[in-house]
Amino acid sequence: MAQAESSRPRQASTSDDNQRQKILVTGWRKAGKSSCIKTVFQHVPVKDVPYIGITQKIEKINYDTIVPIQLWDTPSNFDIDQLDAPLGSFSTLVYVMDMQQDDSYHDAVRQAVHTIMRGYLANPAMKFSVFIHKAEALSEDYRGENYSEIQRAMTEELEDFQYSSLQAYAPHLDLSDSGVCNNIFNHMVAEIKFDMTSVHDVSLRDAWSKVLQGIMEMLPAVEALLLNFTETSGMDNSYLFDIASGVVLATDNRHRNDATMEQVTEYLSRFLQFREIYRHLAPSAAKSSPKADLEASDGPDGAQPKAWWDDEDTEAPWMTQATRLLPNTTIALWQFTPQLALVVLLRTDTWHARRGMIEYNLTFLRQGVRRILMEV
Ligand SMILES: Nc1nc2c(ncn2[C@@H]2O[C@H](COP(=O)(O)OP(=O)(O)OP(=O)(O)O)[C@@H](O)[C@H]2O)c(=O)[nH]1
Ligand SMILES: [Mg+2]
Repeated sequence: MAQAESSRPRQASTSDDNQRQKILVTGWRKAGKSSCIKTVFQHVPVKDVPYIGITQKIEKINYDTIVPIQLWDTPSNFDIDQLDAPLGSFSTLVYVMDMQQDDSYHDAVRQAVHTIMRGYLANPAMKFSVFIHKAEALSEDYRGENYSEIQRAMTEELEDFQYSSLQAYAPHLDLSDSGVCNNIFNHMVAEIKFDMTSVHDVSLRDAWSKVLQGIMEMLPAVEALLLNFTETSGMDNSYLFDIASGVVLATDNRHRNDATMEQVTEYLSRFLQFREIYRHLAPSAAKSSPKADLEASDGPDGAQPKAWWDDEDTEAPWMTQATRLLPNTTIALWQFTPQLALVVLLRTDTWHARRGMIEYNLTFLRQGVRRILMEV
């Protein structure tokens, strides 16, 4: 954050590809690479997934959220040496594997390790995620078994990997030295993150949530703000969501559990179906493409594009909603920025007794998040 060149937020520079965090999505043929991207970041309904079609060439998808990203959807036969950007410029590599494909997963594991190793040698800070996809298609027992088996196979493959075969890509390392290879092996085992995913449930958004959190330099600062807000307002949990994708960008990290997370994500996606109703509120509240806001306001002659807050009316109301889920559980939502919404879970009696104070504290949280965005 400290090395920002100016006080202009990175979000304002969305027209500049170099400002985006690049995420390379690759994997075996028909593993579900395009489905993983399109259902979350391009509003493709799950029912249309079977019709996505074969990816013939690399497709770059720009997406603006707390950090502007560029997802690269790759065809199955793509050659890592033919990327039109240096491999080291990617901050994250997501490898998608089809959990159902018992017959080919050894080949996929071999390819995954090779690709990941190339990524590591090009950029030792690169983050690696393996989506073990189509999980819902298998029974629960079989699913767990395959998931562990694929992770075990990955570790074995990393152990047996001929590191010296990649010496040409590592001029500063001696890959014939077993100590060096051991260090790389230990690093990879610790750094490669696995997630079971499916387009049919929230697991896919959860996996993307970890990927996005991995590239958010400001994550600890946002988490600290959320924790402070949640504690001082007497609430159970709070989540900062990217509205258009439904991906959680940060939480207060207390009593985190998957069932609650699932409930909150489900609530958000259902609630957002009514987003149009709120279109008369803050200017961009009802829009699904925050990028359009930024691009529409690009300054002339390459001048800095305007960010949404340049013309913000701080008094204008944003989208907000509260629902009693259980007799003593209430869920409340406030839109924060054109892209972000805060969702909190709290006891219904707390909501009734302290609503005024919560909304008062919220203005500070909102200012805090805004300040962080402006500094990045
Ligand atoms: N059961 C199940 N099927 C899925 C899921 N995601 C994708 N599929 C199916 O997997 C097939 C391939 O999906 P794509 O997203 O096109 O896969 P891809 O890796 O982009 O494929 P190529 O671009 O051809 O390499 C399609 O028939 C989808 O219907 C999932 O979560 N569960
Ligand atoms: Mg594809």
